[in-house]
Amino acid sequence: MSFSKKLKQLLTYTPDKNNWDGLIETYKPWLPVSKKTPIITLKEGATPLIEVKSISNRIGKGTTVYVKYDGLNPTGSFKDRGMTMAISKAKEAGCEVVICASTGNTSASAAAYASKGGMKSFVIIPDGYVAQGKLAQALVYGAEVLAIKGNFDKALDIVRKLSEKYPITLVNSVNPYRLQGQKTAAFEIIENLGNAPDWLCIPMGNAGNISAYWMGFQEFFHAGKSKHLPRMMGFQASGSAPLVEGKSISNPETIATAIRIGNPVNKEKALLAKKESNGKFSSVSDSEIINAYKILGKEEGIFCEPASAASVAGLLKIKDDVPKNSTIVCVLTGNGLKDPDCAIKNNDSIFHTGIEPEVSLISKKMGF
Ligand code: AN7
Repeated sequence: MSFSKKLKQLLTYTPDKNNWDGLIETYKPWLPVSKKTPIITLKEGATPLIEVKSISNRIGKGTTVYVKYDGLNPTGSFKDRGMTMAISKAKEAGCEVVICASTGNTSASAAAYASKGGMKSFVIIPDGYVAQGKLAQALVYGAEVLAIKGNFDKALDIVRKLSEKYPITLVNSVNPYRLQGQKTAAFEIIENLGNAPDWLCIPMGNAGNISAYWMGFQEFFHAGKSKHLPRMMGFQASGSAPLVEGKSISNPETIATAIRIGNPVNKEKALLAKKESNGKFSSVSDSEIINAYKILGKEEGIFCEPASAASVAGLLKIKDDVPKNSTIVCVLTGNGLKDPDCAIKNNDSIFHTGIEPEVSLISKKMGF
């Protein structure tokens, strides 16, 4: 290329990110939308796929591990992918009020997209078990928040009954449009890698996201956009692992409050994804989750929430099963800023407090 041509190219260059219109516009032919659908978007999607050598190196065998950093969506979690669809379709149907049960992220996302679409939102959450950042979001985005003395499973029970009885649209992942939107993350991964990964590692709560990814991988595979399908590797926290233990858990407990769910509504779909993909479900302890959370922060500069770190913790746990030269994607579903309490309690950094503001004193503390 001549120098003047190169110069002209540089001067006329506009970064692509400015042209991103959100995932419905981008993947319209793959989604159940029509010209009549009002698109309610906060420009979600197009999140980065980042290579994480600290994890690849711990596995060895020529493995390349990436994280799909979906915590960089507009409200800080993958829920935005599903919510742009669910809220757009609710708007198309003339709905004015939406409701969800939530461990936090769904409520933040539902509240934001409902506001953008000019709708009212109610969110029902387990009192005392939603991370501060998520609660703050739901309130700032204008939801009416009802904190119940019960867990997520109870809250979901209640919102299902309310949405049957009153003119309110339910936007939990039992709403099929949610999974339609969420499947686009699989599309993006295939577009970034030029193929599907060998394994997809993903945390499971209500098991909607693993079902959505599987749908997305299958659709792009059948359209000839990838050469193979990935194995779906799902992970739950050991105190909250109904899909691993094969039975509902009445009192789920884990530090990863986002996936503190004992009776996943998408159980059948997730089990089918496991079967069809020759996948595997395993559980990880809270300390394994925190170990992965710290590695990502300290060695990769990636801050995710504890539930998200379960995907990486799970991969490290079953690393002996990884075949040579594999490409693996771990889904980081939510942003670390969602749960500042967890971050401040769980890190290995040095934090000096109450220091007199004097250079000599401070430099001594710093070890000079
Ligand atoms: C960060 O917000 O269920 O298996 O109510 O917030 O599709 O349920 C959140 C779930 C993983 C699990 N990672 O996804 C809610 C909620 C994060 C999450 C999951 C959630 P699913």
